[in-house]
Amino acid sequence: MVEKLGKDARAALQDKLPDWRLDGEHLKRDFTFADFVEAFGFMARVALLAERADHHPEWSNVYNKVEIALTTHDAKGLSARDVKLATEIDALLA
Ligand code: H2B
Repeated sequence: MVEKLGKDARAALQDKLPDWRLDGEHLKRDFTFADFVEAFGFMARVALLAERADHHPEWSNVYNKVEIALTTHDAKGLSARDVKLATEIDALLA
């Protein structure tokens, strides 16, 4: 079992991850790319991060758009693992 994110850590998310939004127990961000190849290339890079972390996104892709929703099934909610993966995903695009 993994610890759920505490109240203070949740409150800090807006500052720490301004491009992400909190939706219940999910941390969400929408991405738009030039085309499908760009979107899928991004997904491939996220997949490698996810495998390395053993922490996997809920996501969808429609042509050039990717929606990512992070949550921790082992915590039945948000955990530090989601914050870490979101931070790493942001770094891919920096
Ligand atoms: N990903 C996510 N998002 N939440 C988890 O709790 C989780 C995971 N658990 N990836 C991992 C895999 C677990 O199932 C394996 C057995 O380590």
